[in-house]
Amino acid sequence: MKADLIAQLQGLEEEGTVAVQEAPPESLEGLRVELLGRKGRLTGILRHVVQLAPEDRPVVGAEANRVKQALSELLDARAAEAGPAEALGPLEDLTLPGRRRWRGGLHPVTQTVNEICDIFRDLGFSRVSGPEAETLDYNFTKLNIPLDHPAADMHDTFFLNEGVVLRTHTSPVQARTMERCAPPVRVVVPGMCYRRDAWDASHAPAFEQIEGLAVDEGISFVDFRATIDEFVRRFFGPATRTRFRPSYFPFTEPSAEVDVSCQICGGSGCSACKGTGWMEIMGAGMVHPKVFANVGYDPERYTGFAFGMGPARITMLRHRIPDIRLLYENDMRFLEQFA
Ligand code: 2NL
Repeated sequence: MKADLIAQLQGLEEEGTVAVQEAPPESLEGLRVELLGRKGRLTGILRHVVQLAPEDRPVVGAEANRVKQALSELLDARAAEAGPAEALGPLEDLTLPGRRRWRGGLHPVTQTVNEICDIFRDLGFSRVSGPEAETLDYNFTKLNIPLDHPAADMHDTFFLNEGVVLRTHTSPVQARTMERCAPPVRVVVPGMCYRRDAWDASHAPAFEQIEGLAVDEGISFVDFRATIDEFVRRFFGPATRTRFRPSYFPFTEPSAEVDVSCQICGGSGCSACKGTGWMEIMGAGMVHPKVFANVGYDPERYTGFAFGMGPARITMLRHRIPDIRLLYENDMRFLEQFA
């Protein structure tokens, strides 16, 4: 065993000496690592020293040191004669910019929320927020949703305490804003909302919403259409068309659902729009007079429009994301694509 290791060390010395002498200058560093490095051949041989009788270990150790010293000096000598440039190997281009550090980025839904709010800011709307825990009064009653309405059902709403819920939409913030400020009011309200829905490809129990509200004397359905059309063209592009379909919400009258021409096929019909050429982006309408009365606005004097949309849904439409859960599981491989 001892003689065998010494023979191996001497073999390494002979072989290494020839290799170092014949190596082109740029491969000297690589050769040093291969022969003497931490995972190199000398280390490989020395791994067996532990199997030797204790009195043999210093003998083999000394031989190993001698071989290491000899090869190391030879490598130094070759490197010195090659000159510093070659000994370093091919030089990096020091003028190249450094690799950029990952600094994080905004979540794709946050990007959508910010873009929507920026467009409405240019149209004169301020961005406001309010509490996520709300009273039944603000979440339902003031918005003309009676507590026996299906939307107010225990089964769809997270209750916190008697009379206190997680808001199911951001509308209570508009109600609070109207109580606080006299018209004219123009606000957009982004925020998280909560419903007792099971997760599936298009539903999340906690989701973002953006609602908007404009109230003044003389606001008409034409102002409503023109504002939504302008938003749609700025957000989805100037060639996008809109369609207003009649709908129903307790807090608006008349109510509409707003469709945009399909972002994938342009309106000719495809699988993304299920052949209709249209995609639904929001619910909206003229504010119900009862809502005005409930927040202390004179319904004879003031009119206004309101709308609500789901930025996660809109993010899915614009990026063709097939399942809403992708937006909430925080897999970096997914999120990095939007940074
Ligand atoms: C939808 C529908 C909508 C509103 C939200 C609203 C708020 C007040 C008064 C009147 Cl304070 N209306 N908000 C109006 C119509 C529709 O959202 O489908 N959202 C995703």
